[in-house]
Amino acid sequence: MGLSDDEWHHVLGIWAKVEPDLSAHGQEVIIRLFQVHPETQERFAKFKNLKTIDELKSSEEVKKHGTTVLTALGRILKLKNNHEPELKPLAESHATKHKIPVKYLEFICEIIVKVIAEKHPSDFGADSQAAMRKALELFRNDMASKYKEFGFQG
Ligand code: 6CQ
Repeated sequence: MGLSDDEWHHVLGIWAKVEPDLSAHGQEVIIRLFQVHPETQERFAKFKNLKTIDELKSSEEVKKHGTTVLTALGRILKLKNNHEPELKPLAESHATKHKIPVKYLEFICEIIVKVIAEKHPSDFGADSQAAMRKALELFRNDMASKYKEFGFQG
């Protein structure tokens, strides 16, 4: 189910506030993901050895990956309901190469909402949060169906 114009307006409005500092938002998302769901850290060969929060915080690689993940997500969000061309290669790599369960996508989406809410308390009200959750649910559902096309049950 797609989002209304109004819902997309909310999603892209808050994204415009996130975008000037993707690396800090992404770094926070990654660190939080690893803290709350340590099993996700095992999926990153590069990060497995970073044991403490301080190590994670001072890693340039974590910042770089933070930018990578949120840049890709931003591109997808900006395509609104027509994200298929951008989503397909991402689904393929995460299904066949990285083998990332849909559950982990749920984890990261939830954390993305929380991190944005903490960093932008006055710009991310209930309507915007609901719209962002809906956009991320659309993203996950479409990732999950593409996963199946690539033979990964997720
Ligand atoms: C991803 C996720 C995070 C940070 C960076 C990427 C938090 O070092 C490497 O080569 C990494 C290979 C890789 C792995 C192990 C990778 C590449 N991802 C993972 C694992 Fe993804 N990713 C996720 C997204 C959901 C919002 C988006 C947009 C995205 C983008 N990825 C994971 C993972 C494990 C728990 C999750 C939940 C996840 C989600 N990821 C990678 C990308 C992009 C653009 C890339 C590089 C290109 C590619 O497709 O391999």
